[in-house]
Amino acid sequence: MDHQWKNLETTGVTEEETVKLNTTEIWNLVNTGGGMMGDGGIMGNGGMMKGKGMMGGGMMQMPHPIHIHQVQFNILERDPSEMDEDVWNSVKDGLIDDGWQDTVLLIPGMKIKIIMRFKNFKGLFLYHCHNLEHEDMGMMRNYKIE
Ligand SMILES: [Cu+2]
Repeated sequence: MDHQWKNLETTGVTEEETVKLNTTEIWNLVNTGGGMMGDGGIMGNGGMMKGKGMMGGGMMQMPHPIHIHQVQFNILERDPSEMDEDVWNSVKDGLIDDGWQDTVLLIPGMKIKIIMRFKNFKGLFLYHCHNLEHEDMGMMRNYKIE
């Protein structure tokens, strides 16, 4: 996809966004849900990334359906301890975390731990919020398999 390369030229891929072929990684997705920018933030107004990853930040108090290209992942853990309790109670029974996923809903205050294996291809791949408006506001990035 052409725009992936264009994106790289303009914004680059950070060290945190670079993974090795044939390795397995655990990424922490965090929606800080608050007004401030997270210190690990990479994506747009808030950022999301593995390690001390953040997502949300300045991007309002909104849920983000996070889609990672090229891989399928398993959800290891969903931590709602920082979430609004009423919100959590209203959605928890509807979440299906078993099996292979390519998108996961990250609600404000929520932390999610996912595991995935990077195999078959090197190159640049997208990860982004599936909300088009958020995408357009910067919640779309490349990560690199090398
Ligand atoms: Cu979003």
